[in-house]
Amino acid sequence: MFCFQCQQTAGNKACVNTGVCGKQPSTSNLQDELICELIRLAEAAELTKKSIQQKKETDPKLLSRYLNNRKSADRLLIDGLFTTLTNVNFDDKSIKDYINEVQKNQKDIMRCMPTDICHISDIAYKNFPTTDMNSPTANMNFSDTNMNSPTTNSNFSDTDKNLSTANINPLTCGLKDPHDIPVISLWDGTDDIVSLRSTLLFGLKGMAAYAHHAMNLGYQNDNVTTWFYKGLCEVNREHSVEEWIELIMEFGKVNYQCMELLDKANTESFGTPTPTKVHTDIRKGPFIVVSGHDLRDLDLLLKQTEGTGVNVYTHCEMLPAHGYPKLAAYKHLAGNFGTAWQSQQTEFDNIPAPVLFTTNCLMPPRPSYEDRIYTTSVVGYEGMVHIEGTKDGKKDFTPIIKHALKLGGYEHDHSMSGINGGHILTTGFAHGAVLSHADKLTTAIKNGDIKHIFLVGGCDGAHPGRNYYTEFVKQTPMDSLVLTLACGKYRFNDLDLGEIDGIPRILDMGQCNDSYSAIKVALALAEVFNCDINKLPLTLVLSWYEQKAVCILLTLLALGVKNIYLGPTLPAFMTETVVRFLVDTYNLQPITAPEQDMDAILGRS
Ligand code: FS2
Ligand code: SF4
Repeated sequence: MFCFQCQQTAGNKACVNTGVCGKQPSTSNLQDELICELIRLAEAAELTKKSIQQKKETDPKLLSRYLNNRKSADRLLIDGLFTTLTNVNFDDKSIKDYINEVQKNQKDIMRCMPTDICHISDIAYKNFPTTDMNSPTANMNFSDTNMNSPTTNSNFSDTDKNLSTANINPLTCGLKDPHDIPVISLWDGTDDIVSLRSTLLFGLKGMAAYAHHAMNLGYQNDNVTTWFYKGLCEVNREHSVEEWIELIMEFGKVNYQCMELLDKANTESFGTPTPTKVHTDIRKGPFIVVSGHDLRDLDLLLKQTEGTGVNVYTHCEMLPAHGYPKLAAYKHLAGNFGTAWQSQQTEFDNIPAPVLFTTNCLMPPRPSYEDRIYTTSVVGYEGMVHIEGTKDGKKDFTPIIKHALKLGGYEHDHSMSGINGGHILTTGFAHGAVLSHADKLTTAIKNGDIKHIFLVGGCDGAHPGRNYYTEFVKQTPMDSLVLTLACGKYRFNDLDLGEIDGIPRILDMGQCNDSYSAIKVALALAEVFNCDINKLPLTLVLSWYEQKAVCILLTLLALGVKNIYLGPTLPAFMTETVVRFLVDTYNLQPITAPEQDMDAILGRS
């Protein structure tokens, strides 16, 4: 296996024997195989589209068949990419089944290709410019799809791509087998090229998570969906460093549209988030804990538990759900359980309730609670009960509801002090709520009551250096605001930082999926103050863990946001060249020590 997509990768280099996250080599290799098949699907769809467009007279039946298959491909690309995100799916069987589904869709799509036109040479020429593709003696064989062999190691700099053995004749027309489409080996090439290719691929995985949630609520944006095809095809091409950077920045802008789409989907479906107080203790009686990010799944579960006597508690990234009026209206959405994802193995240990994972972040369950874990959607773990949705999105949560009733919950109201309980958390400060007080906020900034705004947020994790974020927030001056989002907030969201003129000093803007809110507020302030976003008294201090953080970072950079502090470590998949580019162009700063960074930000050093 070879995997270096997340912050906890082994030795900050790569996981090559087994994943620090618990991912086994077989799963890792299957995930790479799935990515290659998704690339092939994107290529097949684009080739077929091009072929259909080139026909003078389009066969309407063929076109309609193609469009139907492409619709299925949209879902397969988005969910397939999300399946490979960190801490989502550890179940080999479900990944194999998914690969089969993708391969079937590739064939169905290519059957829509007019028989007399084929553009397979487009890929062959772009990928292998030095090979004489016209030569009938070219002897290349890409039918062995597992280019990412388990023997691939982290030393990818001198790996030979061995492309000169591909077997493509561009003059051949009417090819119908997707396996004639060459797919690049993901980890081969110079360090810098692998780094840039991986940056785009990991960004696509993150964007797929957002597109997945929006799609679940019936929202799609053509530009975003099309870019999954484009992005995967570009991952399959060779580019110069400059071309890769250009592509990555283009991606960052498209991801902004995807974040906007998800914001629209969530707010139109569940209302504009409003500041909401959330209990952290557990009421007596049966209950279910819901983790992950999918608001539609939560809504379905709340509907199905209504009147059953089962209470529902959010966990980790589901906490901001309480801010949405239509979700908060459910009386049995009773509070929030526990803290961030990396503490689940201790926090789930003894609770008399089942837990539903709607998305990341799932850790390998311990025997003491593995019979109480349920997965749904793209999440998978061998041996856990999986609640499958029907094609039209219906889900039956009866098994987990029955389980909750059987376990019965606590006999008395239960204090969770010890794991973040015993107090009230406040969430719901998304852009709608913050900007409804824009006048108050700008006045406070103008008259000096608020001298600085910090956005301290991002993913949490087990890395010891993550205490930085708690210490940093503790050191923020009394005349500053702290905006936060994502699960990194659990490092400090129970701190009482007081208020400035009635505005709480710490404002929870939502999930990592709600980073759009922070950008929107920053852009609105820049407009009010008629200045560049980088001239605002605003500093972003971000923690990253998985690939959603990658796509958010790329969006911020693409929007021209500079001086971002990033930690706890820089991504292992970014080479020195890439980091130097980010530092030189965007003044990206690796975090150092809280006092040192605070002094630098506030100009005290
Ligand atoms: Fe946190 Fe985990 Fe939100 Fe990330 S719950 S680190 O993958 O998604 O942020
Ligand atoms: Fe390692 Fe992270 Fe990959 Fe898991 S997702 S195998 S921890 S790099």
